[in-house]
Amino acid sequence: MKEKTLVLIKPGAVQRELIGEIMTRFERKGIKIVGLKMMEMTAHLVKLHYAHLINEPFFNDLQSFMMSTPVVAIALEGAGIVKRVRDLTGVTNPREARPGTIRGDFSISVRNNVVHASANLEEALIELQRFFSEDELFNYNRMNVIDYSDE
Ligand code: IDP
Ligand code: MG
Repeated sequence: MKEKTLVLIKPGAVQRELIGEIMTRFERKGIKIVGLKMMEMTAHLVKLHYAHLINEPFFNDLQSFMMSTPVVAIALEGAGIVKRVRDLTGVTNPREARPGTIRGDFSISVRNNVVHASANLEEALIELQRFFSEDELFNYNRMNVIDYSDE
């Protein structure tokens, strides 16, 4: 099975109408999208997803923020995809994220850092199962040339 990872477009980016802009980053790079949906995160789902932050003073705010609009969940596939997507995303604090990364280009607030991306292989496996059922993940081949047969 090929390596996969999870990206969430967070509520702040949905509010700011950045869904297309963010998806384009991955598509233009040539990364294969194998799952895609809009969904609402429940309190339970946020607690599972951010279990490592549950005792932080900012957790309640983070939880209500993640539930404030639907999020867009994206499953991405390819060799070394977990690290590649994390690199495209940039570090957690957008003020330190490099220009050219999604967080570096579109955000200034740590809580509202526009996207989530799985941090490592183990996290990616767990998170994909949490956000996608098996029949929501797709197997297909991409053509690597534009089809000009109708021209
Ligand atoms: P990551 O999203 O880069 O993997 P984590 O440490 O797993 O970073 O934190 C998860 C999310 O929690 C961050 O993306 C951010 O939205 C939020 N968060 C992390 N640290 C803070 C903080 O100090 N204040 C507010 N929100 C935070
Ligand atoms: Mg994390």
